[in-house]
Amino acid sequence: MLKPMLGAIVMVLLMGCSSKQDAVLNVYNWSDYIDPAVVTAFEAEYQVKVNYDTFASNEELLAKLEGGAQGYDVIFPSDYMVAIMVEEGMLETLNHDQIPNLSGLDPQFANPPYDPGSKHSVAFTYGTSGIGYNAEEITEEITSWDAFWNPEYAGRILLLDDVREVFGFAFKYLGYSVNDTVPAHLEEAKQLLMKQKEYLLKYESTMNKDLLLTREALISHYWAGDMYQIMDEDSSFAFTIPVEGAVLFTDCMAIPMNAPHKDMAYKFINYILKPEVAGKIVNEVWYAMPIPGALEYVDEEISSDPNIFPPDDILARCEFLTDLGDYNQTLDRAWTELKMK
Ligand code: SPD
Repeated sequence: MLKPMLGAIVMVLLMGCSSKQDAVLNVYNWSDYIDPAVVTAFEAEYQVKVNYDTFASNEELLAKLEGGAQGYDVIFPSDYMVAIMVEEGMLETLNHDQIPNLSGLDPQFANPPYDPGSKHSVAFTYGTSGIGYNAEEITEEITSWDAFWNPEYAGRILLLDDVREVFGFAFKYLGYSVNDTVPAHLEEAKQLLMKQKEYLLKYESTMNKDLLLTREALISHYWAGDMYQIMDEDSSFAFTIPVEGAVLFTDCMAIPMNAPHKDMAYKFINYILKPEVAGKIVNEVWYAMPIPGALEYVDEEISSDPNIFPPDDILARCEFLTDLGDYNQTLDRAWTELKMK
């Protein structure tokens, strides 16, 4: 009599432990990239604790996972980084049956070149980088990347701390592709960026908001949505996508191969794709999401802004980054040299 009772008690205890374990989700995302109320609502709906950690570049995300970080359930790599991670076998092959809201994704984002058939990733947001600046202090209209070589702004210029974004805009400025792999062009871009360092405050991807709002920085290479978050707080600022063109990105949701809470990860991805949830996120982060049904929940001032939902003429001068394969090492060397000098 005692034995079966003990067995039942042990079983109940074990079930308690495993359900406690299941009630956790570890998310690794870019900073300022979700509405915190959405996370809270997800926690309440699924009785789960979401642990939220942030990174500042795709290369940081990759290094963290390659360094053996085990616990993440949902990560947010950009397009070219999805391709790298798939190549390295780091991402779960997605079971689309567990993401029914995928049906609401814009078909243009359902079969991207970096991940045909969305087998390992789901498009989350898209947008461009560009130039954010204090338009009260800088009275001329900024239209070109050449602003970063203007001695009048010396010591108050920020460039993203991001190898592909920095060489990407330098290549664009020189009239090349953001994915250029000609060594002579890389040397040309590096020399140009060396010259730019005379005017640079720092390479920075996380403190840009503070540095701009406190007026320590005047102008920043930055992503559109993040700049609009600043503009929402302080109307002195402006943002432009330069005439030469810029980097275009799709940031994605994916599940690492070794994720400990895959079922909950699927639920989270599916939840983010709900039109009303996506609409809330867009209103908070000022980035476009490729979910047509979300538009009815998005504020008109956001959905009609060409810097956030870029029309065809702007898209035509922008370009997605692609995986450069072995050439990444050459680019990394040039980046290290640039930052060290
Ligand atoms: N605050 C989130 C910014 C994310 C911007 N996307 C990164 C694109 C990298 N090429």
